[in-house]
Amino acid sequence: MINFTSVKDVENIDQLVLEALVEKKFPFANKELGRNKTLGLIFLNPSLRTRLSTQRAAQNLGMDVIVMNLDKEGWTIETKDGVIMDGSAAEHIKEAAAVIGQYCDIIGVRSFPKLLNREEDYSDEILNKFLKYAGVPVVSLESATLHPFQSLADLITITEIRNANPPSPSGEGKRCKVVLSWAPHPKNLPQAVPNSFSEWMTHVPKSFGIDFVITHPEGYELNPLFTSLPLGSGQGSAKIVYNQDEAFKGADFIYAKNWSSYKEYGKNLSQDKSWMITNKKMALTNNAKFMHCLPVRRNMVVADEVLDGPNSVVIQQAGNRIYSAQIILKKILQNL
Ligand code: SN0
Repeated sequence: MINFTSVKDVENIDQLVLEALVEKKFPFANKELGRNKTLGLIFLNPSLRTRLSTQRAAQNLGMDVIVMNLDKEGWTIETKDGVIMDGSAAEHIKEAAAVIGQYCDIIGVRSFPKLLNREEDYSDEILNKFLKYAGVPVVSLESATLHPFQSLADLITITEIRNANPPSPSGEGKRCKVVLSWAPHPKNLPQAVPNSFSEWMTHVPKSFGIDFVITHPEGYELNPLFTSLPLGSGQGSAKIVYNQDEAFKGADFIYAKNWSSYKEYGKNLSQDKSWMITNKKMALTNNAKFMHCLPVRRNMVVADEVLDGPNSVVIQQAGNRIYSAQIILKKILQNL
């Protein structure tokens, strides 16, 4: 592996998840691999899990880590080509990315969308310019459109839970219903987490036995690029269900997340409180586990009773961010 910005950089998803679980079992087995190698983590937006779990993963592999909050600590960056830089931007991304590449062997970049202009956000300019100019491997720490480390951690978590509850001899538990549910939020949030989760869920091989459903109010349809796959490749398309109660029936995993509209780009069309995840909603499921990438707004997205309840796996999910980062960094280091 050279770069990691999407599920498309993964050759074999089943193998990757198995290998991540081996990293979790033996986290220090490759302490020599990263010796004298430096990971640079560049943030243009806030972070808790990504920042700490990726550092921890790099340390487990024996790497050194440099972290920079480029939006607050660096020069204001120009991203457009051919402009006269007579405004506030002091440095062009061409130099910034290339210079960071001189100091680091792998670079991680976090850059959220502005949610003003769909085309601009979906061109993922910052990430793509790092890929173009850094001269070293680049991993996405959540771009304007995708959050692949999160989705890999999500798949690791789902696999772990399913491994702990193997199918019964009658075949029950062989298939697994995973539901991504929109939930209300006071702010306009990116589509990166749901896009990415959907991209991974539709790309997992059929052998995973996952039935993937997305439920949201009308108007919150995600970019079909991430929810549907041509027949015959991977799992295929997500099933979109507008009735949340209907979608929850028989679910084994409920993944809650708010996102702003893709159609009416960046807009928060609804704050319909009836979409909040409560025990009453969870009672419709097959005793489903509750997932969320965090940070989560309590009693807005999900009721305390669910988040603090026995079926919440959000902390396990966050813990697995280490091994999702670790297996990817390991693969890139092996290729340096
Ligand atoms: C980000 C998002 O993409 O939705 C990061 C998730 C990993 N979440 C937020 O920005 C939450 C902000 C808030 O005020 O709740």
